[in-house]
Amino acid sequence: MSINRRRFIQRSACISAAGAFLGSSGSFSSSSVIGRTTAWQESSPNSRNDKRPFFIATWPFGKLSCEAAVKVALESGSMLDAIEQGIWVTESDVKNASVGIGGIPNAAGQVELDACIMSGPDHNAGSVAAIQDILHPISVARLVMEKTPHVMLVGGGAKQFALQHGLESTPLLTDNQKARWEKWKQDQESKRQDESQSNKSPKIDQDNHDTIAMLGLDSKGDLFGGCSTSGWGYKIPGRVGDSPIIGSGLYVDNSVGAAGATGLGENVMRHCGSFLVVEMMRNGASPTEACERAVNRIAELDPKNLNNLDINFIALNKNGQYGAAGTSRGFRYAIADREGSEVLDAKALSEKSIGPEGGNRK
Ligand code: SD4
Repeated sequence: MSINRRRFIQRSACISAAGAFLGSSGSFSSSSVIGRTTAWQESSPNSRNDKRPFFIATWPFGKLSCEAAVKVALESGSMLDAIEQGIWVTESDVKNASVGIGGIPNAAGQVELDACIMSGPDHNAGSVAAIQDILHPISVARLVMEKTPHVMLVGGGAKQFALQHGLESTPLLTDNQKARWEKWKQDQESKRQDESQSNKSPKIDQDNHDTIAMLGLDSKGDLFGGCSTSGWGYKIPGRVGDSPIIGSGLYVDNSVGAAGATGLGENVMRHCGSFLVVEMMRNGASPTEACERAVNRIAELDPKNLNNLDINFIALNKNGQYGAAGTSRGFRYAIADREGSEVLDAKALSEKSIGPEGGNRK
């Protein structure tokens, strides 16, 4: 059986397992999802130690991925399987326009995906960027980590590597996204007539703000993470964002904690954002404080002010304390452990709104 076929079967099992998990959960059933819109909360240290494995992911859709990850970790005992297969859930969702199949294409109408994975205990990492036609870039990132002496493969080489390892070529541009891209191209043509519009770059808004970054902590206190995205909608072909860059879109330090990013990658990768969050935790900040301090530090250094950065972080420390903060209101994240799952508000550092949750689901 090919890896892709075997993994598809595993994935279906994992997705249905996530559904079963929802129905059977204890104190946090699906109906107990908390839709707080104003308050953010600092988690207390060690609050969930006995309920591990614990997972945290960006955005409300990350809840299904976290639930699947818990299930896989409990069944397989592998946190890397859990991160990989948890992220499969979002990569497989055609309605998520910022991750995997159904993602917004680049300016040439091609879906180019970025992903990375990190394993805390051996400080190992794997990454792919601008890969086309592969349904699960997170799996390719893991293969790079485990089967090669390298950390990162890009473009055609990454695709070739995936095919050599048994993954199948899969068309990722959906009819819906193709139609939207054609409309976008027409609009670009009209704008080109108007010189004043032609240099305006697209913004991170409800069309492209839903990358998944996921962090996990097991009962031994080991940390893991993964990140997957189709990136900035209608980007220049070949553009790579923060998500597959170790230290920018994701960073795991097994002695301290882990962090992941979502938002405008250019404003994260110029500052090694996730590494910065982890360093803040090393210096004693709680996860929420670390995210907040990292955003503020970036805002101090960056000519763009806080309102124009569009960056958000999640963080998890080795004690099981977690949190999130971002430049705008509306950034939410998901958590799950063996008792259930929840969606929480991140701390917003400005009054600006990032748009509706899961706003890219068109
Ligand atoms: C990128 N950071 O490619 C990604 C996009 C993103 O939520 O996170 N959107 O810039």
